[in-house]
Amino acid sequence: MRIHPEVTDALAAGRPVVALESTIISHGLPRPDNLRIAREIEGAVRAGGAVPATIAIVAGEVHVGLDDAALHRVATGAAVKVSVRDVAPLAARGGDGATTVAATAHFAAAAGITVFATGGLGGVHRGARDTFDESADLTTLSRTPVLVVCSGVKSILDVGATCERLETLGIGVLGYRTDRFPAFYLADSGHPVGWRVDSPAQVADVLRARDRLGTAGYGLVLANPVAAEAELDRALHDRVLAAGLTAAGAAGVRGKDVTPFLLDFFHRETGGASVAANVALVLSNARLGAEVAAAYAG
Ligand code: PSU
Ligand code: MN
Repeated sequence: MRIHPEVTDALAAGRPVVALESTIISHGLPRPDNLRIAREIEGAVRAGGAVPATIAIVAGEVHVGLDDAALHRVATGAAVKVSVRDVAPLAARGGDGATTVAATAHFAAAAGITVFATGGLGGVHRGARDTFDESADLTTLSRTPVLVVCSGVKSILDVGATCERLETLGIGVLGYRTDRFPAFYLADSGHPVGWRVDSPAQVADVLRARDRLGTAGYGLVLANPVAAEAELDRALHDRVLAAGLTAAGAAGVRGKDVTPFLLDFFHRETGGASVAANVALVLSNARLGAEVAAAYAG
């Protein structure tokens, strides 16, 4: 792993650091705006008082913290989507890879970074009872000691089944100023959250208790709902989702291509409204992640 000097210095001094994933840059947001948004996400972490550490694989090497040339390459080049199982083969052939939540969490923990911010977690896909399509984000978080700040899981998933799997896998879920589990574009998935927190200090208290009590091996999710003014209209959301699932089925989209396909479908069919929601929520998560990292470090 190549850890950026700014990140190394911050970690050595006990200053707050927030890990960021790169699949959202390469596959989750439309080009060419994705590069500018990636920089804004890093800016939101800095504004919240922490050092950003975007994680990606560049020419076969894992980078924790990207310089501008590397960020540019991930946003505009041909980086492939890499989950944990893809890391070794991709690195061995010297390729460029954009890390998912699972792969990012793995390297964040390996680098000693606890707080990680993103848009939405992967989860159990609709129809998983037949396809077995469940994101490796969940199983990886069951054994990786990070706190993922996200806006719940994408509404394209089976949210209820995902909540059940989070429970089974021992992954704690904290609702940030909410009692409802968020669904990415929507603030309320219709499912409850068991534990509510109302400040970064309260989240830091949970992290310290976890460290004391030996449950730190498991990941935690801090579920931060999209702001009301950025939320997607529910009727539009339901209509586009139904059409997107039909289109994915008709096009034979499977496996790791499903999530990027549906996000792109939303971006096109909502006339940019889904991108606006996506950007608003990820910036909010980056900012909150920084505040939590600062409270935990302090
Ligand atoms: N959230 C976003 N945009 C994304 C993703 C999440 O706002 O592009 C990505 C994340 O990298 C997540 C991945 O880990 O989608 C899940 O993909 P899959 O369902 O194939 O595991
Ligand atoms: Mn999958």
